[in-house]
Amino acid sequence: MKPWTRRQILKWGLIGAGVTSAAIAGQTWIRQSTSRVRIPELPETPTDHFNPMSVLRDFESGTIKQENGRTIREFEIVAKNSTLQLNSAVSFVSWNFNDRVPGPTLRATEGDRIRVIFRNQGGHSHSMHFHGTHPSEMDGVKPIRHGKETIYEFEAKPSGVHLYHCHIAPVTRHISKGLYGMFIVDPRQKRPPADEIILVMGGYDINNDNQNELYAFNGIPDYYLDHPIPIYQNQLVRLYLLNMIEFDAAATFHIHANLFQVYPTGRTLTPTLETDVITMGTAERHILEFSYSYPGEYMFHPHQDAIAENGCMGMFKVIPL
Ligand SMILES: [Cu+2]
Repeated sequence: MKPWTRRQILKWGLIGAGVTSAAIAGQTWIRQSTSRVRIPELPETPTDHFNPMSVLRDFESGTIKQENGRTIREFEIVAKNSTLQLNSAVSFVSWNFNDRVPGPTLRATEGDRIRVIFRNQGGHSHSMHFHGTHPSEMDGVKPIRHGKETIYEFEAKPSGVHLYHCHIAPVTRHISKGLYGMFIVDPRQKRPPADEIILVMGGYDINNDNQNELYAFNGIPDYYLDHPIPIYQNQLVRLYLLNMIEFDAAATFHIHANLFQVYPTGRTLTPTLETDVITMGTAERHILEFSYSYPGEYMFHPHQDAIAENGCMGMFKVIPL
């Protein structure tokens, strides 16, 4: 197995956390004075934007600019239509941001200025509505017509796990077609090093009956059931979890053979709850932290089994040290 390149590590924002790295065959060690983060090398994946394995640890920090003593993070987002092969039988025309479902995970530090250059090439009017705090003119509820562009600019606050989505009616349709993504605002006081991963839960209404026929973590039903997520034994995993399932009032999330610490909406630096199942309405999100003591394969899924059995199912593969 080849060691990771510096570019890959940079892409995942790990060096940005003020750490240095050394690649060892088959794994990457992130060294810090007090701890190490071990992240298994992922199997080679095709350069397919919809590959959930490449979505898993992909954080977009934008192009950094300095203007008037402030850090600006500039992002370019394009609304598009593309076909997702949800399983061997179902092709689905998604509406999406930057050719992927979920859209890119945008990441900034609290107080940074965010500039999003949004171009609509999606054929319908769309917008980008961010959660977090911002002025009304940046709220992203005005339609941007096909072929037009706009700029959303605001301060990234407060710290936490947030999201963005299209806010054009019917919003249920625009979201369930794929127009959503995660927006992480890191606190100024860094969280401890961890293997950081993203899971966004989504639903697909294939036949336009305002019910979901399929569900997925990170875009493709059952992907992590067929391709378990490798993590290391006794390694702290920090999971950024977002529920974007429309039409169902709520979804739960459960991991097997373990419990997790909950940081609600990612707003705290200390957990407020330890459990193994948590309930989230649409757009609710949390940071969950856990580590596995024993090697092996463990399921994760909503505990509403109808959702799990229709695609929202995955596995962690815990690799022994
Ligand atoms: Cu839209």
